[in-house]
Amino acid sequence: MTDTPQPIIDLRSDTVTKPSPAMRDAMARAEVGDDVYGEDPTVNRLQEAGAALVGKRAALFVPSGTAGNQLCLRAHTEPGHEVIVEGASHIVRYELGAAAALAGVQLHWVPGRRGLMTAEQVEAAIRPKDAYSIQSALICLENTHNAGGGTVYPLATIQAIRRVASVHGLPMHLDGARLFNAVVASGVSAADYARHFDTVTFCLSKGLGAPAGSLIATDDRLLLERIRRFRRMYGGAMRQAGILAAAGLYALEHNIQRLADDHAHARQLAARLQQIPGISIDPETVDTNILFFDVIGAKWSAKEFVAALKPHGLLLNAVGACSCRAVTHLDVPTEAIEQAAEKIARVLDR
Ligand code: TLP
Repeated sequence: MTDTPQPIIDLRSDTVTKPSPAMRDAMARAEVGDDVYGEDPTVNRLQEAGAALVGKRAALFVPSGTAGNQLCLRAHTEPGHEVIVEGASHIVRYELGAAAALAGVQLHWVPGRRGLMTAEQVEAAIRPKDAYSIQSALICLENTHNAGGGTVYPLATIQAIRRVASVHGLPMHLDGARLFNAVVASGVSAADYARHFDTVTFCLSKGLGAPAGSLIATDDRLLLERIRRFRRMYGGAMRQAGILAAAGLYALEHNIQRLADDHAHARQLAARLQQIPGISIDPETVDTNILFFDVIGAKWSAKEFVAALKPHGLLLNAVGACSCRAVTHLDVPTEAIEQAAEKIARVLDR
């Protein structure tokens, strides 16, 4: 007798989601045109819908979250400027040094608590305006904060940072790759978060389930034209991109509220993992769809543990010597959470 093969449970990231049949249908039916001429009606509709959703005047479709962040960094700064950013943020850790390589800026890392900076820390990081100091030019926040554990920024903290930014005349950029996770978890609207930022990026391709694409939203049309020029320069202008934009529109229409399920699944997984000997996790730290836990005891490194789980059909990311990351998303149904916990318990028990 052969075992029926179990479906793979992929908790490496919410980037692994695949377009659903209904999303593919919307993509297949998309009206398209050449977006470099501004003639793709579906891209135009997506940009309008995305801007409205975050309460901004205009938005621009870009291929990825990294493109969104880097285009904004480039457009807000000049080479030789400094950007204030939390030390474990995606811009610092996971964009391959693009801020230095492409924008020519220096990053001033502020050590946050679970990825969150305070207004006092940001103020202390602003350079004096004198003959020797590098010029502070931009403040970047990440909400939710990925490496902080899917952390949601309290609105009051953002408001306090904005007050500091305004006193010093500095613009603010939000890496809102998972902005809608923050919206659904906190009940704060996207527009209420976004109003404190000059530029906001958010991804259609993570928890929202589109195959690719992000939006940059802003009230400043001149700045958006500058970003559009850099998008072309960086090779990120696409032509009949309406096929992708249709997936983005579908994602905005259907996949925001359901992020609450992913958050419930993450909490459920954390509660189960807490019961497993050999795992250390604080379920209190699970705000949204990302959870970190440690494999304790001398037996496994996180890398070995993740490799041992793979043949059991469970995929996780090792992110430190003994730390693993699990991310819930729309391709992970409720029953997979208990199955994932069982696989972890079984491998640790071996
Ligand atoms: N995050 C990915 C990896 O790159 C680490 C993941 O699996 O979580 N901002 C934030 C906060 C992100 O988490 C990511 C992707 C991005 C930007 C970049 O988005 P993409 O991958 O579309 O360039």
